[in-house]
This record gives sequence, C-alpha cells and structure tokens, in this order.
Amino acid sequence: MQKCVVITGASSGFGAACAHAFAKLGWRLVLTARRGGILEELKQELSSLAPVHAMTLDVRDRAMVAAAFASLPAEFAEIDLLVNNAGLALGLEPAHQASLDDWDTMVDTNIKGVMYCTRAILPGMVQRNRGHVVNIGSIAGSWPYPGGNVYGASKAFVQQFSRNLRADLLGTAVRVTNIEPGMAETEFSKVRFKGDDEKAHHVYTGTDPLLPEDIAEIVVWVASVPQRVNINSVEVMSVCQAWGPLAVHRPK
Ligand code: NDP
Ligand code: 8X3
Repeated sequence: MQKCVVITGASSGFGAACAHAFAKLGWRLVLTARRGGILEELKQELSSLAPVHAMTLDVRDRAMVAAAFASLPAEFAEIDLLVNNAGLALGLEPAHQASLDDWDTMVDTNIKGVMYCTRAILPGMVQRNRGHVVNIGSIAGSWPYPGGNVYGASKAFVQQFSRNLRADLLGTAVRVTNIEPGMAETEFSKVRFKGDDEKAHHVYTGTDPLLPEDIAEIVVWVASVPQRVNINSVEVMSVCQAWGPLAVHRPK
C-alpha cells in the first residue's frame, strides 16, 4: 500500500501545496485544518489521484487532536509522514505594544499544536519503527527581526523540539526534519495583518518570494531520500532575500 501523510494546515499555502505534491505521488492523504469547507473542495480535487481523508481540526485543541488521530479510518491509520505545518504569525508590533491575545494564539498554535499532533502520532511510528516528522519552522526561529518577538520564539521552539525529537528517537528508524523557510507568498501576511490585503500585498510587492510549491518540493525531497538519511534541517530563502547588518542606535 502507498504511504500515508498527515498534513496540518492543508487548507492554504504550504499545506495545500504539500497535499497536491503528495497526491501526485499517490500517497494516502489525511488533510486537516479549521476550514473544513476548503478541505472538502481539496478532497474533491485530489481524490482522482489518491485516497483522501479530510478532517476539520484545530491543532490548539488537545482533546480534539488526540481524538481525531485515535479514530482515523483503518486505511489512514498507519501514518508514515506527519507534516506539522499549521501555524501563523499575528501582528508586527514591538513587544511592549503587542497583543497578549495574539501571543497566546501563536504559542497555542505554533508550539502547543506541534506538541499535540506529534505526541498523538509519534507512538505509532515508533511502534512500527517507521515514520517521519517534518516540522515547518522558519528563518524567524534563528534570525531575529523587529516585531518577530513571539512568532520567532515559537519557531525557535520548533527548531529545538525537532532536534530533541531526534535525540529521543535515536535507535529507531523514525526521522525528523525542520524546514525553515524565509519569505513566501501565501495567506501568511493576510493572517498576520488580520485581513488587511493592502498591507499583506505590500510585503511581496516588487519581490520574487518563495512559492508554496517550492516548500512542497523540499518536503517531498526530505521524505524521499534513502531511509538511512535524516535531513535535520533545511534553511531556505528566496534569492531576493538575505540578512541585513546588525542594527545600531545612534542617539543624535
Ligand atoms: P497560510 O496562512 O497560507 O496557511 C496556514 C495554514 O495553517 C492554513 O491552512 C490554516 O488553516 C492553518 N492553521 C492556522 N491555525 C490553525 C489551527 N489553530 N488549527 C489548524 N490549522 C491551523 O500560511 P503558510 O502556508 O505560509 O504557513 C504554513 C506554515 O509555514 C506556518 O507554520 C508558518 O509559520 C510557516 N512559515 C511561513 C512562511 C511564509 O513566509 N509564508 C515562512 C516560514 C514559515 P485554517 O485557517 O483553515 O485552520
Ligand atoms: C515567516 C517568515 O520572515 O516573515 O516565517 O518571519 S518571516
């Protein structure tokens, strides 16, 4: 039987692109997100290529996550690949002005959501001695920028969680990878700026950002290398993005 992939946040951006990429390879797909209607449309679109199970799921809800993955239909119950992709940034205000509610939402989604999904799926992988957890981190987990405060810190968690998973899984065949993209054009900025299309559009204006398909191609690649190979992390940026100099404040 073909392999089975669970993709969180499959209703948009990287997650939807991963769904298309793995469907083309004939993998069995478990697609999850909060917007169930979009998942149903995606299921209709991809069902001619691969078996698809769509599941409305909020990764912040610990009980819901545990129940959802404990009650998968038999055809989808043995998961070979978990793509922990669901995530978001909210706001770009400096720490002393940022919304605590936004911070809570980022922690609950980007940190706790990854914990809950991983903890629900990992025991089966270890038991079968087969599987791969691909986390979608960010360059923001390594490199600070103004306004990145809790978003970047949440992705630093994902980076270190990925490494610590590898440490725990030594002696099993289960693999772990953290993919750390830079600026990519998805719904990410629309979410960050709470529906302000103009602000979101401005982020990408005049640039040639990464596209969701670029990240999906990398996810497929890390999952396709020989079983003895573990790609620990992939940091990837558009050619049009690089680091700036360290900032220095010079009072007049
Ligand atoms: P999108 O906004 O296009 O997609 C985010 C996905 O996450 C959506 O499918 C959304 O689905 C889902 N999601 C958000 N909150 C929840 C939740 N509580 N429960 C379940 N699903 C949720 O953005 P991207 O594709 O860009 O983002 C995907 C990942 O990539 C994120 O982790 C992001 O931090 C990371 N990333 C993005 C970069 C970029 O520049 N775009 C760069 C580096 C990393 P729904 O709303 O239906 O629940
Ligand atoms: C998304 C990339 O640089 O906007 O993780 O934080 S960035």
